[in-house]
Amino acid sequence: MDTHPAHSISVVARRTGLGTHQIRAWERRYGAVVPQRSAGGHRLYSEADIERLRLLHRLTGAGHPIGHLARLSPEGLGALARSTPPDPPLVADALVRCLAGANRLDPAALDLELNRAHAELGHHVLVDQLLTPLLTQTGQLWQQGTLPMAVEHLISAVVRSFLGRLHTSAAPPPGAPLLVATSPAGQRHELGALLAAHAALSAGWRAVFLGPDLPADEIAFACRRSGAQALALSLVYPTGDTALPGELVRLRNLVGPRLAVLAGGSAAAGYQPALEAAGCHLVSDLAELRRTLAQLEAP
Ligand code: B12
Repeated sequence: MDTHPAHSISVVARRTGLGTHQIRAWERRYGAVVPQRSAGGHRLYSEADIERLRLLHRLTGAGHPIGHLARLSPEGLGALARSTPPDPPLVADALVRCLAGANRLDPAALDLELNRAHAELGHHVLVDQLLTPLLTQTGQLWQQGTLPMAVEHLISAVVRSFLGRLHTSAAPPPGAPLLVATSPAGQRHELGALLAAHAALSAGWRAVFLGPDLPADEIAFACRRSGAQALALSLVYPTGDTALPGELVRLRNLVGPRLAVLAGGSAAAGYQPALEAAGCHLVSDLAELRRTLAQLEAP
């Protein structure tokens, strides 16, 4: 985790959902997070400090006393967070607030809700239980004609830039395995691949997200150049693309037999024979993707 002191207390408040008063009080009373100081004496926080404050926020919300939490090491705090399930109403409320912000065409409100939810829920739950339903419900509501296309576009744009920031601030261990996420040529929907990249990040992998609609030779180049152990392909539309089976075989020939190619998305099951022929695995959802990544890591 990045320990470079770079962020003011107001940035930290926005990103953790905590008040500046509370952050200072936890520092003064418990030494929960003691930031460095700028030449002018202002508090400066690192990404590691922000992550710690996020976890402290979530765990105090779940009833753990701050006096106890403040004494835990980063590893101890992380272990406690993993064993403390989030409150389901918390997730449902966050989803309602996100949709309300988007319906008011207020990108700042939606971004604030996503930051808060990240602080309270952690990366894994944020991706699976908030962003996945938010994006899929958005698509469905737009399709039913109950959500204007402008609101759907706003949600996609805010989520994309929020996840971009989260990606650059996530700091998996340097030796962690790496997943490339994209969609093959002709498949222009990108959010499934973006969520797959974040599912990998939240499982402790490094991830490279390449956007959608990439030809096989470009995907293979990226996998080789980045030294990827796995490739996630998102298949959403079209469903019966006659060019895709050949593209998958070409991809397999270019990347060699060892790279794990994991395909998901609403159209993926329809391509099962082509996926099998190219030695790719079908994964049903993000949870199965994480399980598969954990198996790949096992000695
Ligand atoms: C936004 C959108 C677009 C945008 C995409 C923008 C972008 N940069 O991604 C644009 C404008 C490009 C677009 C284009 C088209 N779209 Co469109 N689009 C949508 C919409 C509204 C939302 C899609 C979305 O992002 N959903 C959110 C994501 C998170 O959901 P998802 O992709 O399904 O991913 C989930 C799972 O599938 C899975 N998953 C996905 N990938 C992967 C990968 C792995 C490894 C794993 C484990 C899991 C996984 O995880 C995600 C979370 O559960 C949907 C409506 C809907 N109901 O979905 C239509 C929809 C998908 N589009 C559709 C169509 C028809 C088109 C166009 C043909 C429209 C046109 N006439 O031009 C083109 C086709 C483009 C192409 N060739 O691919 C149809 C598809 C119908 C079908 N399946 O048969 C839909 C369903 C709308 C509809 N009913 O008309 N679209």
